Amino acid sequence: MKRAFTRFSRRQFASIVGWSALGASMLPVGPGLAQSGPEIGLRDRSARSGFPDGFVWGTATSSYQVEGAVDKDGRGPSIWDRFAHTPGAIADQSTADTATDHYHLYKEDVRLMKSLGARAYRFSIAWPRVFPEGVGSPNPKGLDFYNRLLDELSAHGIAPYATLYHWDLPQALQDRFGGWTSRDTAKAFADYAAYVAERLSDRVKHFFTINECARLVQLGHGTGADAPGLKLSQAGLNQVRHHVALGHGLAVQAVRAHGRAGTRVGPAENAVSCIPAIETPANVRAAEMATRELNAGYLTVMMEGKYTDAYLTQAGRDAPDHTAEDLRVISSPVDFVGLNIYTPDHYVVAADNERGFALAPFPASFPRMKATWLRPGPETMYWVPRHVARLWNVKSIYITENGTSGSDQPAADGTVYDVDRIMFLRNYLTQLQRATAEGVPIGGYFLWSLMDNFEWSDGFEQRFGLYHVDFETKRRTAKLSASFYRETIARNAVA
Ligand code: GBH
Repeated sequence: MKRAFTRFSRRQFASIVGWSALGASMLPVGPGLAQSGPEIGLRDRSARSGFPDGFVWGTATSSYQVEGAVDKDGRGPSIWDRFAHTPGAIADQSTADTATDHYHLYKEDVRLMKSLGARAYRFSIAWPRVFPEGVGSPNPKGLDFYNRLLDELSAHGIAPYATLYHWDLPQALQDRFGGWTSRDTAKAFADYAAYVAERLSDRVKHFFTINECARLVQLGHGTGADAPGLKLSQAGLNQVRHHVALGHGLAVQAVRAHGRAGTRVGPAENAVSCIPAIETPANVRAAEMATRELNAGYLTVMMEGKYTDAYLTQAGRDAPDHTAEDLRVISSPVDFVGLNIYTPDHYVVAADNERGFALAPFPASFPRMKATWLRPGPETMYWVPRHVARLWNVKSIYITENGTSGSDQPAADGTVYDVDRIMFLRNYLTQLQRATAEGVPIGGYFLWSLMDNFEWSDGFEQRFGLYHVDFETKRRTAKLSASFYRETIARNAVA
């Protein structure tokens, strides 16, 4: 269905983008410039770059990365507290003990969201605030922080989207059960999810289960670069992956059983992204097959309720122990799929081999953003949601994260002119717009991140925020990209 759009006059357009106050002489065609050519571009902007009515624009953060206040009001320690305090674990030796102090400054942060015109906020709930020991007695003071936050959001007309697990596992569960190496942790996660859904679903209508299963599995338990810093065997890693998927499924069921009617739940995955190197029907099909195979232990098993043949064959004797009932739980129907989208993992070409696809190696010259893992490939924003919608007939998708870090040095006038971030966002959002215009069912977009925060093992060295944070004084300052995002939200079109 083609979406109706409004054509703006030059004056209307100027008023929308905020130039009207500057007077006509400040319009793009300045005095002394001949204006004999045809109107180009600006009048048609909303037609080319508009999003569906009601598209949800938001920003995202996670508890450990922003809250600080790690021992306030009865919060228990998490595996990330332990890990960050381990010498050598974090690039700049920092911890998130105080982070951005969002725990105390949340009212100011809600005002920052409001000033962007954002209508939604994706945050995560710290399990060790709610259950300091992971299981057992809840800590009402811990949940109260989220009650205060929800009230503040509601007072400003901002809809909450809550992630139940963004990697801050209660340390007690690591000590007691071995964390995700044990299915007991998956069960404990479900009990925690039930408790939270019961108490918050009067206001929270959208829950995400686990943020990026792959990273907590691979980096947390494979390379040891993330908490809990384990380096397991392949068999051990496959078992952790299974328990994490099981935790997702059990949490979906818990939210359904304990949330109010109409509470919606789904994952927030950083799917391995597969881009057709050249857009031909054969390559598109190959990229879809690659997406299915390369996410076999994550989205594919969640959506299909089985491990693919290739996954099991490749794992061989290291395949995870599991039951048919586990697979049924893991594939509990979800209401939407959340996708964190950053970088193209693979450019794919069709191939005459058993798998039907080949992965192109990255040339050394492929560009990178400040974080060296972040290769800019805006088209990943189009292809990943499209593959997910087509492979599994998914009817509702949210982009749960997208953004980039930058060097973000304030200029002499104090402004952070982060035009690299603006370039990145403009191009990714243009691809997002293509997706929505072609009918990929994407309901909203959460920019990572509202503000600079603790970037895991990179400490404070990678800044992803629209707002610059001085980590000494905790002062927030809008970067130029905040204006870009405000403009985009106001026009519901790529600015
Ligand atoms: C997300 O991960 C996280 O959800 C969020 O908390 C984080 O702050 C944000 O993105 C920015 O990074 O170091 O070479 O092993 C993004 C996807 C996948 C990016 C794993 C880093 C590790 C690359 N991440 N990847 S490497």
